[in-house]
Amino acid sequence: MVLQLRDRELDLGRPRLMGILNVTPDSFSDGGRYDRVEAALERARQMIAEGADLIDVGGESTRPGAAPVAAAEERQRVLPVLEALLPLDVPLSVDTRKPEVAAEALALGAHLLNDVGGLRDGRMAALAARHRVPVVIMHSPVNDPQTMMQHARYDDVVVEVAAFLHRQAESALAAGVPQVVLDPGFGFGKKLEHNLELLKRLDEIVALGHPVLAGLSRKRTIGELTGVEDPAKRVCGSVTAHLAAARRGARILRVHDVAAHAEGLAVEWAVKG
Ligand code: HH2
Repeated sequence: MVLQLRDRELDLGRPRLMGILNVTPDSFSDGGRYDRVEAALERARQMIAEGADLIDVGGESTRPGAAPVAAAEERQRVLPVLEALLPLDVPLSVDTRKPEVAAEALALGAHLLNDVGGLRDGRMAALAARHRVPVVIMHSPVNDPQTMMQHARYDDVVVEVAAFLHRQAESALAAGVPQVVLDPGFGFGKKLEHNLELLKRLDEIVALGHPVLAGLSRKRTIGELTGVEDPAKRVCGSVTAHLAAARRGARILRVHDVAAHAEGLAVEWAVKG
């Protein structure tokens, strides 16, 4: 399976690492660290050296309860960083729910659209279709980080998430989006038990026939399972969870700690091969 990212191809025959670059003041684990262009560029270079196959640039925290950011503010955070990163030898993804931001990021040359709104706004699919770039469709019960945890109620979380992703993928492809990547949205309107169930049965999402992205890096679920309170110290738990996802067929892992994940994957894949 190959992901076509404009003029670049990403071979998904083995799991790939998407390095997280949050250019926000308030992200849950790294807010305020990379919100200047120079610091963001330095961080991107470091993640590439550690083995990142993609860099995901985001200008709005979507942690539970996060306050929304105006499009103008998000644009100001994200666009200069994308511009600075484009000359680097790595595909860039833009993590946004807003068509205004997506439009400008794709016009600049971003290679992938990461929509935690799950393409609920039809303008997002139209933009990806026009620019011929793939979209990450992520599940959240509502497109609102502030209230999503009030909707953490499912009869069968895996069946419901798979049905949503299948529906959104079909309509995206019908709208001309060239390829989709599916993401169960760990932590988005989901409690520990839901996240665990999704991880255990991730093969049911993989069976939908599209590449699957898993994003558990440093999240609350990892803290709940390990007792590690400081998100930046949840590295071992994050690597273990992502290896479990890779074993069930996930092909893109969205991570903060690239070096640790690259080491884990190197061993995992040597044993598998
Ligand atoms: N998680 C976060 C943000 N974007 N995108 C996808 N596709 N999947 C995810 O699981 C996902 C995502 C939240 O994590 P993070 O970016 O580390 O924090 P914050 O939202 O506080 O910036």
